[in-house]
Amino acid sequence: MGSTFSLCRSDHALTTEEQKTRDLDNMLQHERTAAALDFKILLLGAGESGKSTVIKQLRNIHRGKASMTKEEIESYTNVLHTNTIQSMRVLLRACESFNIEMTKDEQEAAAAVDEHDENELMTLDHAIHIDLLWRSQPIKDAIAHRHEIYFPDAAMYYFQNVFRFVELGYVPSEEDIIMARIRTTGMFMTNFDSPPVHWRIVDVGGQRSERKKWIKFFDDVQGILFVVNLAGYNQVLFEDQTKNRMNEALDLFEKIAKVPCFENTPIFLFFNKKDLFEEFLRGKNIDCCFPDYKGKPETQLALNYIAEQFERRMPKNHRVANVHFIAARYKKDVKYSFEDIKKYLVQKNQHKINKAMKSIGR
Ligand SMILES: Nc1nc2c(ncn2[C@@H]2O[C@H](COP(=O)(O)OP(=O)(O)O)[C@@H](O)[C@H]2O)c(=O)[nH]1
Ligand SMILES: [Mg+2]
Repeated sequence: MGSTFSLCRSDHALTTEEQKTRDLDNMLQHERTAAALDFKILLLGAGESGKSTVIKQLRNIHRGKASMTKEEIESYTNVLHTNTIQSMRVLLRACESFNIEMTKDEQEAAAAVDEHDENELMTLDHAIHIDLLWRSQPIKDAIAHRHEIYFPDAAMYYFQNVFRFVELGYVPSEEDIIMARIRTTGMFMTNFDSPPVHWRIVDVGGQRSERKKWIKFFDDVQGILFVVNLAGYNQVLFEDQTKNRMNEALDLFEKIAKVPCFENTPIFLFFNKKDLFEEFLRGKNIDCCFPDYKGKPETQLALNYIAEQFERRMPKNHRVANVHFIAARYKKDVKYSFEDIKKYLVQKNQHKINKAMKSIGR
């Protein structure tokens, strides 16, 4: 009996030691496997190119209704109200700069918009003023100068929907949330699983002041997704209203593509805001930004030309992995183009993925 007991004790002690080692081995193996199956994509691009919109869509696609809490959704009411007021104020300032005159009624509506405290929600009265203004001739004249001033791309959406925003019990819809604009500062990481890979998408602020922080996120990157605002060929920067947005995007793209640690990193390009681009192209050809362009103002011709200008900024021996022309405001555009990126990266890393899967016996 005694011997059995002692045998059991020593056996048990040995097993514990072994188990500890085995647990540690398993844990390390697990970590190595997890790291091998963890893909980080860095989202880069100038301010307002649509990086955060792409992220919002990816969250919707991969997490569905669970992508936001009720509180998060409700917090967008305030954002949309502020976006609406600020967009109208931009146009009111433009009326002053371009000496556009207003009637007495329009002046009163403008004063009410100017006096609104941004910490408060808009009322029905504010909505009536905004609606009166954006249908008025002076504001139409100011909008005609949109390519010379900083003007938010979703402004028309805010004006069109202003009455809905102030309805009693209003809850922002998925589309409202997509069109809402919050300027990103710092870094936001979004994770989702698409087995066997765990994807981590890093979103950063795009304005010039924010770009100094980017280098901190350059390690261990499987891919770079660079977002370009196509409508930028006909727009100036928020932070420097003398600089064309498309030229800024080209310069920034070249700098990123030439960072030595990205020498072998796949670079994907999303040319975004195709909807606005098509609208602008009806009024102005891209030769205003690319004097060497001799083609017609035809969408596909112009898009191919722009894509080529970006491709040319790549360093020797490194080509853009793939290019998509999208409107990130539409979920399906982001879904299909991101599927392509996933497919590309899974194929490129297939060997590493297989090895990791084998090590966990799958
Ligand atoms: N018209 C239009 N607006 C868009 C599109 N994608 C994004 N936006 C709007 O552009 C603004 C800036 O987008 P955001 O994602 O914040 O840009 P970021 O600074 O690069 O993160 C937001 O108000 C978006 O709703 C698009 O495809 N079409
Ligand atoms: Mg952003």
